[in-house]
Amino acid sequence: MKKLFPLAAFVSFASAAFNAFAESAGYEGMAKPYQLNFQPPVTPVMEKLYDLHSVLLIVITLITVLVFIVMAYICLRFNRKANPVASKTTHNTKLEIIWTTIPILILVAIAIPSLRLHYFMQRPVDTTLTVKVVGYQWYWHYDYPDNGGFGFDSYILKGADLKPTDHRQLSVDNRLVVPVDTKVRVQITGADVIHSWAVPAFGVKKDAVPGRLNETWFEATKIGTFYGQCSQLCGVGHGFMPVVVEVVSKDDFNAWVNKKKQDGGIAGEPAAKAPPSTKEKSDASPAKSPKMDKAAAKNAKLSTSAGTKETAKKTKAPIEKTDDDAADSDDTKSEKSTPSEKESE
Ligand SMILES: [Cu+2]
Repeated sequence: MKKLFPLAAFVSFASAAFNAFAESAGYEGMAKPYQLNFQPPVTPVMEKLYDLHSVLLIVITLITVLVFIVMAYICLRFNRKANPVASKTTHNTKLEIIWTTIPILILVAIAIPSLRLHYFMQRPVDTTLTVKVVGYQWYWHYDYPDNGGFGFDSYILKGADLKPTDHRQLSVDNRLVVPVDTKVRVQITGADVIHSWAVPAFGVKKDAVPGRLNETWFEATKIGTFYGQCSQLCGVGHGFMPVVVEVVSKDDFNAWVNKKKQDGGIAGEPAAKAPPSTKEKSDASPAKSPKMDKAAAKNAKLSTSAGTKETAKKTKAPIEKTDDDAADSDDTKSEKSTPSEKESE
């Protein structure tokens, strides 16, 4: 749809030119100098937002031009000099009906695709990975409940910590890492005040409200690093809690998850909690919980035993596992509840 509009086409071309620069050092989803319009979309949601925006830009331009032309015509044709004897006409029913109805029709026409898109971006269905985002004054915390529940804080990089490839006010020490072409459910909450987790290239901006769990989703279609910022005024450090999402290949993601689990002492996570590669219904979580208890027991057993070979085997490919694998690993474990169960919650 955006191809219809020359300005949008020009902007796409301009941003493509900027991106060509960025490609050399890995794709970076961020605002570029002299950029017009949005960042290039990398999720289905942002693509749809971009298209809707492009159509609305045409609509609003036509309306503005029409109003301008009518106003100019009135000023020239009916000023005191050109039209000394003014008409005494006051009401015109037909005209009033027309100028009331047409705007209503335009608004309704806009509302239909707008609400449809809103519904699309609002509901995380068939997601294969869940991450939890918690906003703090003034940093983000990320959890991976599907993968043993490890988590970490993400702080802005300042001054001497910045490397030449980093971006001042945007780079962080620990990035949220997600696999490419995977539907990710993002659960967002706040720990102190209201923050807002936003990544413009993903079309994601969701408030992190204390006492409330908000949900959104994204499916990044491009490998790269994507930047965003806290978008709800949250205090003096509001400008210093950027969001950085690193989209990597699925293999890289699995390797990263395994490393994180080993670092966190939760190696040997069974497959029960791994998001299956097949499509999963959004209401599957209650049914999962008995498995998760078992998984925690198994997990504790493994981490106390010194069987490194077995540990290595069990940590393999967390996002590619299916329910069959889960069933296999279930029958060897004890039912005993352990302290690590608490950790996984
Ligand atoms: Cu904030």
